[in-house]
Amino acid sequence: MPVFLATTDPAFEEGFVTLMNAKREDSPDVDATVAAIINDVRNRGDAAVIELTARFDRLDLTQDSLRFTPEEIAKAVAQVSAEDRAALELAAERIRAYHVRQMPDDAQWCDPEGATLGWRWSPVSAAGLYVPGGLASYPSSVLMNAIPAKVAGVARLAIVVPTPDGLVNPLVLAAAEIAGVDEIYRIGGAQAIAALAYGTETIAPVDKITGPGNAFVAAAKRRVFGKVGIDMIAGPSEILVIADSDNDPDWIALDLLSQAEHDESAQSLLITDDAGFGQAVAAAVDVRLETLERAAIAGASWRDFGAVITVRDMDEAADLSNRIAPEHLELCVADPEALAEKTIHAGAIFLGPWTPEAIGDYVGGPNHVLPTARSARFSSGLSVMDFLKRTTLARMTPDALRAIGPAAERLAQSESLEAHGLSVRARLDKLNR
Ligand code: HSO
Ligand code: ZN
Repeated sequence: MPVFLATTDPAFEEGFVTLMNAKREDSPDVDATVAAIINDVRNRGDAAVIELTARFDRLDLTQDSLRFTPEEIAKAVAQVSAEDRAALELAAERIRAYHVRQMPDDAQWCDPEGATLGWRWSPVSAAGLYVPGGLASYPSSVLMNAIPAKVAGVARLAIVVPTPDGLVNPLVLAAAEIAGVDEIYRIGGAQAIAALAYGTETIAPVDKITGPGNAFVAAAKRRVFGKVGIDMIAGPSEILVIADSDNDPDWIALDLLSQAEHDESAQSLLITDDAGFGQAVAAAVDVRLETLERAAIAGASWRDFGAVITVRDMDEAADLSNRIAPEHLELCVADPEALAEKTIHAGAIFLGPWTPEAIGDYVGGPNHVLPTARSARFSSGLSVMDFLKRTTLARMTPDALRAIGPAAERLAQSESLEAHGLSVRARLDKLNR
């Protein structure tokens, strides 16, 4: 049973805090193992990657077969049905069109002292994208990670995807091809992250690594951070639906289940201003769980972490939503725009009854790599910005240096950094001569 809470209940606050603090992820301590793997790859390069792949993925590789050849990719892609391919292409087009609009502008201006100032954006030179193998090998995630990189102008984009027993999802390769990925390697785990970060004989190092993965991948990303940039460490999926009684309970039930089916640790929450409607949604969830293919996963998530919260009004709903800071927020209410203005901490907002969250997972256009575990309070979903960096620019004229240089000299003296001060003074002296 999910928990049922009502803000009118004196015990509400206690119940809500318990819900928020529920420990959803038991992250096994794999850090020591991961550290050893990274060291091994740094020291022995391809040989280590090949050995570890044989051990973990039961796959014998050589230096020549680490990377998919164009023929192998073409052969796998040929297995993809025309319908699947068309859907991937539509998704890719819409994701591209959305992310093109994120490209930030450079800036340059001249201030009253005569200093020319500004900044310039430029892409990282090479990015690596981790794609999980097995159950969570999502072609849509390939598009969501690779397209922003391409739009940002990243020149070299490499994918690593484990292929246990040699098996790969052809749709993953098709998505990579559609997105314009340059290199695909059949490796995974911490060894793949290490190879991308430090490079081996056959894999050139990258500057930024993105993409989801298991506990080993997450620990490896944390460890290589600094040597390379990383996107974020994503936790289990979450959805909060705020719905009034003017909705079909079955639609809302399916929206809740759509994220619950990702993971037993996923969290699906409903906030409504009508207790009876909340009960109807919970009943509809139970009916759907009788036939859902992933009922075991979705049912466990709903049972252990799901909740139905009844509020007095939508202002209360907005306040709770901001405390939850959900990854996905669906607003199925009469005036979703007005409510969206108040719900400021959320990774992605879906407005109105015709926008199921799944649209955002695939074809809406916005990115589906989003902040989880309340990190939407301070961070954002993946974007072209993750593949760009900003360089600041400054040019002084003699007049500008005359105007602002003495203050720099003064501050340098206060910090006892003599050469700093003298580098300014030498120029000022020349101007005063
Ligand atoms: N909802 C997931 C992304 C995804 N959904 C991929 C389907 N495929 C992110 O929270
Ligand atoms: Zn999803």
